[in-house]
Amino acid sequence: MTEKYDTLLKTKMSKASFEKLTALKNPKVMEFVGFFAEHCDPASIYVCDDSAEDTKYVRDQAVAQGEEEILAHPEQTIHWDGYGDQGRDKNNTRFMVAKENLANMKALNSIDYDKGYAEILEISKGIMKGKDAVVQFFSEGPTESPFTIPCIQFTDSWYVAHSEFILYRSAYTHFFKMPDAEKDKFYRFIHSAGELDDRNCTVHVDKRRIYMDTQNNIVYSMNNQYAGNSIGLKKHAMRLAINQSGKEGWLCEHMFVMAAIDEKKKRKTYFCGAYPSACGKTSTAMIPGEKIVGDDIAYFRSINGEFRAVNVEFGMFGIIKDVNAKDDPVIFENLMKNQEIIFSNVLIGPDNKPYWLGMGVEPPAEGRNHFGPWKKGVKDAKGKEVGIAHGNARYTMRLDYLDNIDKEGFEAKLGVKVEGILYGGRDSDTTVPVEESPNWRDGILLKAATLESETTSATLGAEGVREPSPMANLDFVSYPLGAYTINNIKFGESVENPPRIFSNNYFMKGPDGDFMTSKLAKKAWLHWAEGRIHGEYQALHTPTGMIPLYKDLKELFKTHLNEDFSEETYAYLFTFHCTKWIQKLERTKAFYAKMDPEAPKELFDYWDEAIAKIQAAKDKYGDEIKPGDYKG
Ligand code: SPV
Ligand code: MN
Repeated sequence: MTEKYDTLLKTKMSKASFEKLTALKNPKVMEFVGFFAEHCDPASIYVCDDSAEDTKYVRDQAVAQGEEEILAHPEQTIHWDGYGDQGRDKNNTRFMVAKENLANMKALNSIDYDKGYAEILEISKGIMKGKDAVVQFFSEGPTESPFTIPCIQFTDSWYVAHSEFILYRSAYTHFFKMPDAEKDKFYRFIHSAGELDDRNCTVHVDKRRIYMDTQNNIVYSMNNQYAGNSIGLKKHAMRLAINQSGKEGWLCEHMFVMAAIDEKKKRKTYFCGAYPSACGKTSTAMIPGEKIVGDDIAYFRSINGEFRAVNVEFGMFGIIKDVNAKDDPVIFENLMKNQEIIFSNVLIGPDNKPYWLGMGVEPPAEGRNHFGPWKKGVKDAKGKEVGIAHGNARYTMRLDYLDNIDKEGFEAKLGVKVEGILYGGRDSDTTVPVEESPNWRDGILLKAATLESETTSATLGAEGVREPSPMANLDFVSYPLGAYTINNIKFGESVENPPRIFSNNYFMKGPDGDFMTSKLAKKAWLHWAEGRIHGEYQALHTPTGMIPLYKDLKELFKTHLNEDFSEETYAYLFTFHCTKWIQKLERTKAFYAKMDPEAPKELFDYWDEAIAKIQAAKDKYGDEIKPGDYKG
């Protein structure tokens, strides 16, 4: 059985690659690689181990094959995704589900298993012809730890392979050491960029498909390059992990992991945070003076009864728009250095340097970008003016380049003990900048499940539409939303001291439509939360939780930001808006009912009670309740 593909593989691999593969003594690995070697039919296959030579080889190939170009700083490269391949393709990302389960998966974008499988095999047949493919082994989370999920990636995109070496921990050795009983437990990703045009971008984006099989932990991704579509370890693995965690009672969340640092009190307090795209997630994880562990995906497990988290990744695939010396000094400084960075979909000027939106630097009037040769004023086929760079242009970079990395948390095989969780949405008129939930369940149902935002350029389609975004995780929740929400509640309630849950909203607007605080105000909100965890501040009650006292915020703004925070601003920002909150909860209910007709009644009962409580408050105190007026 295991020898089935040996002859074929030997014709497509060097002796060294073949030996690396067979040394793993893993029939399932051989079957996976063999099957797709035959089916996708690449000209050659290179097998990577964890060596520096292989990491270098992959980068060199990305350049040699033309998917990346070297920039003025020779350690930096540029990769372009096709003009129509600039974000995650939600429409063509589908779960393959057995016929009998299709009905209760209908809220997810799903497709009948047999139909999906036949379609993806048809699309992928011979798709790698004439191309060189690569096989890599990775780990989600640290290797050889209770969090580890081993993964194998087979791709014909050296840009994808290069990105993954930056973004994840190489785990050939981990595979090598796997005990026999574990040998079939890993995720499999097969990817092809498909035919490439003269700019090395995918030609057949109409045939772009990302089909997921959560039963067998395999994802098929065809005819794309944008990392959110192509990189198995990122959002595909996340969907598989969410499904697995739902069955096993742990959590995979779309969250950063960071440490809030109180220098004076010598305290380090770990927070995780979920914010929909463009709602302040990375900037919170990167608040100056704090420490970052990860910026996108966390696993939570109960370890000896403690709520512990790891960053699943090793690097960051960050939005570059608005990264500038003033707002994001640490990242900006790193992007300016001659070190390994892949820029994607930015403008490359005549000086062979990258430029992007909100860079705070005068861009050149011409260059090359995701559109091709670019000049100011150039229009695309639809007559739309092409900006200097795409709004979802990105940088791919190791996290340990950052001075503010929390090495201890980043390396910890048992993860870090999480004490606070932040859920941050984007709204201009309803939720306060920071509010604490009295307990875990309230936090999940009032803060996490009710998150809302506006669409951004990170997904294809219209921008600027207000959307529900429970746990900021909706795109990746791979089993029914109601069950996922219950699993969130149960997991937190199963550990002894679950983290405190706080909501954030950095986007409240004043009467004149301007934001009320500076971008760095998030530091004050964070340190209020940090202090609360350590029993330091009193709080005022609202119908949905607890908010800061003015005097504490005044002091926090002074200490951390040297800013004067006025009592008027405080009163405006922390006013409770009854009707708007009731509307928000009604939207949440309607959304859950739409997304998951089977969602348990207890969720709706909870929201109805919350609405009744707010209604009673409205009757007693009026629609707008100033901080301190509400007495519970
Ligand atoms: C996100 O959109 O949440 C990202 C980028 O982190 S992507 O890889 O496209 O998912
Ligand atoms: Mn993300």
